[in-house]
Amino acid sequence: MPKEFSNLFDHFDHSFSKNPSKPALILDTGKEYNFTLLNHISSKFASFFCELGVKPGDRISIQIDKSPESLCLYLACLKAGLTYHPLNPDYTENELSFFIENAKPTVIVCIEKKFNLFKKLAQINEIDHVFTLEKDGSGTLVDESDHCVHEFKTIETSSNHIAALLYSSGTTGRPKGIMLSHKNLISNTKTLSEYWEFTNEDVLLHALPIFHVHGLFVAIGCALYSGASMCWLEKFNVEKIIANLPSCSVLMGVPTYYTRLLASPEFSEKTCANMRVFISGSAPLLEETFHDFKQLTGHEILERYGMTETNMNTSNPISGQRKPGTVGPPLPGVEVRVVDDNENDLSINEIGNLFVRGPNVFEGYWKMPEKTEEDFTRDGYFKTGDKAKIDDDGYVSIVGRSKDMIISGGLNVYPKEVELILDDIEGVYESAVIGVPHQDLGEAVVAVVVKNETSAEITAQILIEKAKKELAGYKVPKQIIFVDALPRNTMSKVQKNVLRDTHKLTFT
Ligand code: MLC
Ligand code: AMP
Repeated sequence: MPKEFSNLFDHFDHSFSKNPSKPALILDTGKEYNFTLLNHISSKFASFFCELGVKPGDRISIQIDKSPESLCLYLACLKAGLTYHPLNPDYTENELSFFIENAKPTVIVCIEKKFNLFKKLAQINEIDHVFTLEKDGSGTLVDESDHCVHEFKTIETSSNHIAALLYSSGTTGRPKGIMLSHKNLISNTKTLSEYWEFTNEDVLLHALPIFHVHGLFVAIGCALYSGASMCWLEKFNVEKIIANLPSCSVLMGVPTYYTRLLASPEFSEKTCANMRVFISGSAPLLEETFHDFKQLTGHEILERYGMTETNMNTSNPISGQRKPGTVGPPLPGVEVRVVDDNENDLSINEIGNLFVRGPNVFEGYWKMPEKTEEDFTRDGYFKTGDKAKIDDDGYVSIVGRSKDMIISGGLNVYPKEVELILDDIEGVYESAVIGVPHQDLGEAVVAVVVKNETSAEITAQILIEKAKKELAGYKVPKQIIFVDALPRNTMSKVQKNVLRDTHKLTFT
């Protein structure tokens, strides 16, 4: 057994070394990758990075498509003690410039199509190494590491050694780097694998993107930690999920996955005959979805709650009551409190601010010590920005957010970031971006815009096209609503609650 908080990779290795030829990944083409193969490819990458002089703690920024080799790249970073910095493939040049400048990686890995863009960013930021990796497993990273040996001794890491840097935006519109240590990841992976009773008999249907906590740490973590196989889909696709579910035992997804499955006439109880559990998170699962799913399949979707800064905090149980509308009790080792604005603990069922403490909670914001201090209490609780209540069985319900954030299809959009882009467009006087109910995405991004008096010619289409150039597609408003003025309170603050209420039926 590896030391409790050594390197996360040692824990994966420990499980798979019992049966290294077992398929770790099964692609929908039928191709399989056993753990030995994943280990060999990732060892070559790790050896190559060391040969280049990359040191433990250096960042590797990665914007590539999901593939078995992209998983190997993550494993290579763990092995060599490098800080894995994944980027959504949808990010635009504007967004990437910030991330590269802020993360200051030693190596960038991208797709061939973006090579020139990253080369330019590398030059600006004095980064020596840019490689490519395509989803078919080809690219300069593979070619140039080909001569390296396929064995690599995993680096010993201290418990707070940073394994990954993931960014989340904020109310100011400026993204913050979240530093996650090997200890954070190991503790949560171990807890979840045990709590959700993963075994090496499980086959996890993996359709999530791997640039976020959900697909990367929760899904991959549980599978590799327990020696389970993963049925590996490049992205979520209803037909492919239905085709593969009969040979799988676990699915993890955002609520949109479940509403889309329910909407398919091909999805039935029979499709789910081999399934052990369906897990949902990253956004609120409607009680209606829970009940409809149970009625159709007999399965109660297990909802859990987490965030990038904390990994997973609470979860409904495998055995025992799963309460719809709640995210379950705190996970073993995680402490939660609901407090008022003066940080006094509230009673059962009272709504307040949710604070979390435990080994799962991140090490701090990258290069932002003041922000880190601001977001923690003196006794080490992290202020999540979520509004919650706890019932008399200890089950937590997330009832809202104090942070101005929209969750669209499980992806977070910070209104300020979109407003800054819209306000910069000629002809726009001001804008307010809100989330409104959307059947498919949970919430959808809507911009309420006031034009300059002189710019009658500006249209919704022009604004959307301009926003698409600057922002990843999921942040671009699905609808623009022009108004004469934004509602404001006596302090001149835009009343977003009024806007949300006025426009709540936009998509119905
Ligand atoms: C894609 N688009 C979205 C979108 N995803 N728009 C709004 N919200 C989204 N989530 C846009 C694209 O820009 C594109 O726009 C169009 O929709 C079609 O793109 P697509 O890629 O074909 O979309 P689709 O495959 O339908 O993707 C939807 C989705 C996907 C819901 C399947 O977004 C997804 O897999 N979401 C999961 C996100 C996730 O893993 N979250 C975990 C975060 S971790 P156009 O204009 O170009 O047509 C976290 C912590 C925790 O929150 O607790 O887990
Ligand atoms: P992220 O910044 O992507 O890590 O998103 C984390 C946020 O997603 C949390 O702070 C919550 O607001 C939200 N979230 C995650 N899981 C759930 C859930 N099961 N129910 C409600 N909100 C959730």
